[in-house]
Amino acid sequence: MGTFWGPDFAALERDDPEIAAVLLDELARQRQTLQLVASESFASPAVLTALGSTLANKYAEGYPGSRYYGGCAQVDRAEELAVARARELFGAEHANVQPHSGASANLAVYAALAEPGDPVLALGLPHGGHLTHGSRANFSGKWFHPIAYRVDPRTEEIDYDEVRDLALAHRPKLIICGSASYSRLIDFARFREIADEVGAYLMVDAAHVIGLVAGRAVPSPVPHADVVTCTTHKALRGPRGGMILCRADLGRRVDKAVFPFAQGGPMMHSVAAKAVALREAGTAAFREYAQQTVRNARALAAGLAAEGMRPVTGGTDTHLALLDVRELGVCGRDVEARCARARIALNKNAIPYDPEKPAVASGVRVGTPGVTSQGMREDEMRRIAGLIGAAARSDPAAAGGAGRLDEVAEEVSELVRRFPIYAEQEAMA
Ligand code: DSN
Repeated sequence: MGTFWGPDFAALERDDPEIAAVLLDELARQRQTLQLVASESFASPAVLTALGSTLANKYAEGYPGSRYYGGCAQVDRAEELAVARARELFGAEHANVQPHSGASANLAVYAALAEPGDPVLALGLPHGGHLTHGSRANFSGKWFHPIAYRVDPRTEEIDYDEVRDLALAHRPKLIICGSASYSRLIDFARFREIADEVGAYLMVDAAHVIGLVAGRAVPSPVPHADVVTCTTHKALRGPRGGMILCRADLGRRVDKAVFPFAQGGPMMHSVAAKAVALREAGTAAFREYAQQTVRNARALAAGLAAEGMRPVTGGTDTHLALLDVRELGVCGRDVEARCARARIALNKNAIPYDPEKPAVASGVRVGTPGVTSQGMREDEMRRIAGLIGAAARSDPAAAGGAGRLDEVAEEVSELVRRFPIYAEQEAMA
């Protein structure tokens, strides 16, 4: 028996130098950029190893012990470990680790709990909802009857009274909460009360916060929701993919909705990598990372406020902050472009009641899972806020603007060099 487990970079360089170059260039980009996209972080070498393994070769339609292919004994073990670890980490009665993505997980939950045409109540897209929460461009808005709740225009926090009023008026089959740009804790118990009052299922889309839940940095939705969907990348630092946690009595419906309704063969290399990430997420080191991620987001939001970028809702309880940049006389699109020139990766984002189109946007979103994984802390967040502020104020078309962006890029390079990613593996190679 050899110990070859999969990746062989020398073979890739020899057989496909173009793709080998892409891999190297992307590693260089990740190393040389300040990574502030709130939905990204850095998976461990152990996760990447499982992801690049020979498990990618295996078909395994079905579930452990009941597959439509032979030779599944090893991948069964991987899936059983992933399910057991997910259930233990989150205290969930049932877990399905096969969804290829968060969107696939959400599709499966609609299929499990609702019929086409049923009313579904969720946060509107312009207020921080997801495409799969009822956008007309998505299956959720085309095949179901979406009803959108909003945030309060004054506090910019979820208007729970409006949620209840809409629930009473429309009697939705499914109520959804969870957001990609909402920086405050969601009152899951309040959503539970509203769902119970109207006889609706409650689905929490915890894609953004599930890593913080694993690390005990924010309260868990699991005790309150009928179903929790999530991704396994983002702050959880696993492979790109999805997962569903639910009550035991819904388990069979959810499993059948994932396979055979929504998906065919599961990606067993990804399932194994999810198992690795779920084990890592149960460690004290992960809890410290999750809690520092929130402390860093608070420091970054406060620093950006001092730079003239107003945190929506006034701050953050999570890993992300949404900033209204209008006071600087720029739009979100320009801030994203200027930051990109200065080697800072973040994204433009609509703010609630945004007068601009989404492609322009009045805000930007920042998140701290990536920089926290690199070991940065509050001091670095204050420095990063200054760099973002300087980049945002530097118009490359104005005199001196391009030069100033180059200076910021130089400062970014100096900062990220002190916090290298995958440095240990580099040293061993
Ligand atoms: N695309 C994800 C994000 O960036 O938040 C949500 O699906």
